[in-house]
Amino acid sequence: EDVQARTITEDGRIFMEKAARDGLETVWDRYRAQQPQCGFCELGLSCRNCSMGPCRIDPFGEGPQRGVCGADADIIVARNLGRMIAAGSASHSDHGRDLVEVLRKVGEGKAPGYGIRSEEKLRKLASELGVSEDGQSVEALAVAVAEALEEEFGTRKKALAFVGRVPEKRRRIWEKLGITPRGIDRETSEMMHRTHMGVDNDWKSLLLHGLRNALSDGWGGSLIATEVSDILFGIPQPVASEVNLRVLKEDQVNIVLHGHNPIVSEMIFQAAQDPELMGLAEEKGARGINLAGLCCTGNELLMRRGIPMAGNHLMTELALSTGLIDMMLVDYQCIMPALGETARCYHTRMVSTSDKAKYPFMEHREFHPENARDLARDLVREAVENFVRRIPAKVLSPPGAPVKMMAGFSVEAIVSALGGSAGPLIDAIKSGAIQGAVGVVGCNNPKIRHDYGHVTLTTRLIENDVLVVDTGCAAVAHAKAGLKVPEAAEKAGPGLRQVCRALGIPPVLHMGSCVDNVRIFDLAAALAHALGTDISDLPLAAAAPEWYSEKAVSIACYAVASGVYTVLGTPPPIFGSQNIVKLLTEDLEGLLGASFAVEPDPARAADLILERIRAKRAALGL
Ligand code: BF8
Ligand code: SF4
Repeated sequence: EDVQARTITEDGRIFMEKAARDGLETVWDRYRAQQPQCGFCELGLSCRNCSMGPCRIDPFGEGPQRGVCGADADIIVARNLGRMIAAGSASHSDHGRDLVEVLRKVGEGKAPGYGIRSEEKLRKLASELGVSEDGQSVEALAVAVAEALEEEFGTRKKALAFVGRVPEKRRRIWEKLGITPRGIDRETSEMMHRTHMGVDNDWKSLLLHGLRNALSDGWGGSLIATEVSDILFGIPQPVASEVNLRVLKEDQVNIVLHGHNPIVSEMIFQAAQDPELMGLAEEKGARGINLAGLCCTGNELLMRRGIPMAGNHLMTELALSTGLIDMMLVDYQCIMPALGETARCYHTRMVSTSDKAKYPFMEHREFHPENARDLARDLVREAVENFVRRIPAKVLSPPGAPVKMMAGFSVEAIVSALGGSAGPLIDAIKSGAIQGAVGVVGCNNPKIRHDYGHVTLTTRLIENDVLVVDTGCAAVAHAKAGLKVPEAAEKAGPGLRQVCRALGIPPVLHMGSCVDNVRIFDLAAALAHALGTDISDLPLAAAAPEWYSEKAVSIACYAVASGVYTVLGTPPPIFGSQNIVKLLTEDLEGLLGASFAVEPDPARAADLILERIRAKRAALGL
């Protein structure tokens, strides 16, 4: 298969060929080996929830129409989708919980090296959670806020505290449908319960709970992950950086950070500044210690520290094939289990760091708040020592230079770029200079030409004066395509171009990692508040052109439940039930003011979104 057909990126093509020369198997090879993939599973029509099965429903109506228990296509598709949401929500939320644990330990003085970077945000959360600040030291307040956040995960809730950020009209909709999220873990646990054989066998009721489960992620677990990261590591501010495999340096010690949680990577960042370790690197003949990111741990470091990005999800194996990575540290999520074995072809040390995520052919060095600072220093030292073990015959330095980019657009940073309030943004939307705003988010997936979905859709949107905000692997795709520099305003339509020039910002704003999608919804809620309306009334949309992950399913569901029309590129496994397809793509509109669309062609996805934005503007009288 032609490498051109697999990716639009130059570094991707070069290193796909290098990987093949080195005899490596990549995600694309394994994808091809899986063809044809199971048609029942693609349609969502297979079930293995119990041991009377596994069962399959014949989509052509000739074979069995019920599983052994009697479940039909609607029930099976709804249960499967529900479990995808539960897994995605659990992943984001458990990541959030790990940060709460560090916050508590910081307050207790048991997390050397960590601290409170944003007291302002700590106090904001305290007030939202009803934690009194009277006479409390910052440390005591951190413990009290951590305790209150722990309670959000529990069961005795009418509604999550952060539901208070949502416009009144939206809260009413949730109440009416019975989907106001209660405890974060409760909703996931209840989803697992409902989808056990013989519990919830009404597909509509299953899907409604799926929305509640997703909302417990968006306005719960993910939100906590983002806000507590800001407290511990600082609120992102605009920062310049670079992207693609060329950020790996032949003459420096390269340490790559991959995964999602900033707890480990922030300590590595500190250790890499240590003069003694920098001296050691020089002794070994290196010109410095170079950190680079992959996936969302990379995005977290990029947003707050300007650390460059080596690539997104489908580039993780190819990054290893440079032969330039002296150590790769992983935490959890989206780390292909193939990576450890791939790295054995090179000198790269692969290190797993989380007590809940181990991988074949990786060394396990477990980080806890108590030992993180010391362990980070040990690992950076070991990476430096590994520099001399590079195998020259296997090294290929990526030719050319990295692409420049800007990141760090937290809501706080956007508001400050606008001069202190969302007013100028609202004015620009009202005047039509900016037609609307769209979150283009999510993953890469070998089913779609790498980065093609993101870049095609986003280019089309900005040409039509639509501001794009992004997160996750989509953001990295846009950065590689050069869309995240102020000069990219040239590629925007005349209205958006003018706004970007006036503010010195790119037309595509990097808002962070995938848990940071909550920043997008915070901004949407703020705009709705300012206009005295609901999120669903605004000229907004979301898209995940190349999604693969269960987390993305949860995100898409909380987006729609929050009132944002969402277009998916990769088809979700729902097409085995026409009832469910109709509910999700049509009927939800009447219930939630937003629905899903599935459109694999990104150019057509852009048309759907532009049409939506025009309709919303017309309804607002704009
Ligand atoms: O949380 S975009 S491939 S790295 S799941 Fe994974 Fe998807 Fe990338 Fe980040 Ni998000
Ligand atoms: Fe089959 Fe029903 Fe068991 Fe699923 S729950 S495997 S459909 S018997």
